Amino acid sequence: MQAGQSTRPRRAAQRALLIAVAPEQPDLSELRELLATARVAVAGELTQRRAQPDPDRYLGKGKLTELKQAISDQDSNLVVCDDELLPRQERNLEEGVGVPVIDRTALILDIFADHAGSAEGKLQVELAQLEYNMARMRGLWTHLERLGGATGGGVATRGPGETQIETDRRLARNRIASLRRSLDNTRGSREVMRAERERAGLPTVALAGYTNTGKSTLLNALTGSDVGVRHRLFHTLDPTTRSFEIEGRRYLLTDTVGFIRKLPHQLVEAFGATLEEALGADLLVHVADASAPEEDLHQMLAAVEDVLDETGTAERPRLLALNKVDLLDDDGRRELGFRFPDAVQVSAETGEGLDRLRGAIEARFLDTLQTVELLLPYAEGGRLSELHELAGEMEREDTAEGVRVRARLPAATAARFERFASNGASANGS
Ligand SMILES: Nc1nc2c(ncn2[C@@H]2O[C@H](COP(=O)(O)OP(=O)(O)OP(=O)(O)O)[C@@H](O)[C@H]2O)c(=O)[nH]1
Ligand SMILES: [Mg+2]
Repeated sequence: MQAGQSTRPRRAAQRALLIAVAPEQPDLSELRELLATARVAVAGELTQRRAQPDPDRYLGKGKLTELKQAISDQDSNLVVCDDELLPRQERNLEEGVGVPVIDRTALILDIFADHAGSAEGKLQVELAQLEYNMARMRGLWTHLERLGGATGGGVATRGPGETQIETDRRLARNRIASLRRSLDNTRGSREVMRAERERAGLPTVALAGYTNTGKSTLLNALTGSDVGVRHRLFHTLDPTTRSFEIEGRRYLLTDTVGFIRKLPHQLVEAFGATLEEALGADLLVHVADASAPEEDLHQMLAAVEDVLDETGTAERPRLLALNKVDLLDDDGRRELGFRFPDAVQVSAETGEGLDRLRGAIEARFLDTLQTVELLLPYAEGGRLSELHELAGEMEREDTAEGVRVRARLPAATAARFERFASNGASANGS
């Protein structure tokens, strides 16, 4: 099993030494959060200010010696790098220090694997992990072996004249192809659900934002639901949709996976379809953590914009919600107001500002509505209550022929009620 049997000790016994290279003094607080989420203890850190990481060893030669010393001083058995390493850098580092080295990408993939709950989520994470491992063949052997029957893996499957690494690559490629097929199938059933939602004609809103900013808490606060909330990174992986009302009109709200700086591109790709669908909503509410220090907030906002760009959703109508304002004093809030005059300040925890947020969401949609005048025969009572859900407040008058209604509807929905138009036209503008 020369193809890299995993040498990583069991989690609970892991004591990590963190390393990072950057032109400015690296800040490892986020890496520490990731490790806390992965339940790995931190033994210490070693950072280096340098324009570029060393192409072969990531760290400079002198730093590498220091790292070796630190590992033995701090009694650590794992090195975790804040950047994604080139396979060559990773190998050389491992040889240089004599303990396993993992990078930020592997760590994030590991956390995703741990948090994945749904069948689709598991397939997506496995695909991302395999893509990542393909480049380094690290731990791949054990990975495929664990899958057992799924690939018919094992030494016996080695073709004549194939080296172990070739066998591994072939198995990995087969598995990747089979994962892609399974994902295509689950995608099909998701499209059916989406089509149903579209038929319902309700306006859709999606929460997007950095991980741990309170998206799920906000979904709960707005919709009275009880989806899982926790102080850990990437708690939510599967999108959840719930409905809620503003002024009697129903909306659909979707909560989805959070983002992070240097989000592994393998994950963005694997979760692409989920993200596209979730973020394809009529309106995106970008949820940010107002209590983060100015520079961090700035970086987190930029990281989210990057992922939105990557998923092709950057052009969607957008609203910025600055959450956790309960942690700020009056000065802090005022300052934030100056910096982000168009944002809504909220606290999903205390409920503060939620009415303003509802108002802002409603205002975005009201602009796009059409006024329709309809005459619904009494026999069509079902359509009337349907209309009520879509339109919220509406004027109604009972007449001999049926119920006369004046309501404001999204254009697509207005078309569905066309045959009840009482003024000869389906809509008369607003
Ligand atoms: N003080 C304060 N804490 C909040 C607020 N909203 C959420 N939190 C806390 O922030 C943490 C993360 O909340 P979640 O709702 O799980 O955040 P998320 O954005 O869904 O996180 P992921 O799913 O992991 O990306 C939890 O510990 C919440 O209790 C808020 O308005 N104020
Ligand atoms: Mg969440």
